[in-house]
Amino acid sequence: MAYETILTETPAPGVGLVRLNRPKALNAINAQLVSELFDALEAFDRDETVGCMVLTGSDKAFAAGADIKQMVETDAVTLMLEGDFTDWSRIRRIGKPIIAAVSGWALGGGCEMAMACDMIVASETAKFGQPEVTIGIMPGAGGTQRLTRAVGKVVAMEVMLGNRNLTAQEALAAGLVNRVVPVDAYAAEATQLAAKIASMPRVAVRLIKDAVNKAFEMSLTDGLDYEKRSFYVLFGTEDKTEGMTAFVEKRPPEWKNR
Ligand code: CO8
Repeated sequence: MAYETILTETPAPGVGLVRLNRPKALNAINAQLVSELFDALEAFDRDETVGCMVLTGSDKAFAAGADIKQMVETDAVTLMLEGDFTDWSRIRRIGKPIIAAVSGWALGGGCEMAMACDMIVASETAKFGQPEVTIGIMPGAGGTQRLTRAVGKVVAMEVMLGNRNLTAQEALAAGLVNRVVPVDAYAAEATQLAAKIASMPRVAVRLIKDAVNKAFEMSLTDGLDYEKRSFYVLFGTEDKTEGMTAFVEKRPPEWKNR
């Protein structure tokens, strides 16, 4: 499929990579990019050769936010009816893990896009911010919720109300990112992590991702019950038998992903 705003590749076995590719606009997110991005992620989600995805931008910008030049013409009713900038619910239906590989600017919708992924590998130059207030709006794709859950209320308030960007090291200390590596290494690091996850049994990976995400939406009691049911489901898989048999026989497992 020919995309105009993104590039796709499979840089390692089991890894599907999507690169945001609007360099002149610092990967600003317009309606076409949203549509192409989710088409590509959903295609990798269906692809049996892919076990984990990486979402990245350029060294200079992961994404500098929603496209202000497009939004300046948009009114409330159009946004509501067309939902083009905010159709982020599609990302929640992706079953395979997604790792954001972030370098440079991750602002507004760009920061929200990284946070909607399951893990974040950052380069030393990464800057995370939600500057929407400076253009008279507010985060609209999860910033108030996901950033607050990740870094806590007072830091989130300062980022969103005071237009204070977090450096990569601050993001690491706050628990927003998994690790910080030099700018020439972040994409490879994310790909390596994705390849490792892709080598794990896929049904277990899918249920673990799902259960961890439920921790943000359920009470502890409901979450523990949910986890237990998923745990039981895995005892019905071929990979459970293979994984435990391989352990007992002291050999590497051969996953069927069934
Ligand atoms: N939208 C459109 N164009 C952009 C954007 C953007 N968000 N960011 C940068 N660009 C363009 C610039 O206009 C410029 O283009 P041109 O050369 O044609 O004028 C080009 O990218 C390079 O940008 P700069 O010259 O400004 O580069 P600098 O290195 O001087 O500055 C900054 C980099 C600090 C990142 C600066 O570009 C900036 O402040 N950008 C805007 C950041 C921002 O406010 N982001 C939040 C946008 S609102 C939002 O994301 C709401 C999300 C709502 C949910 C929907 C999700 C999709």
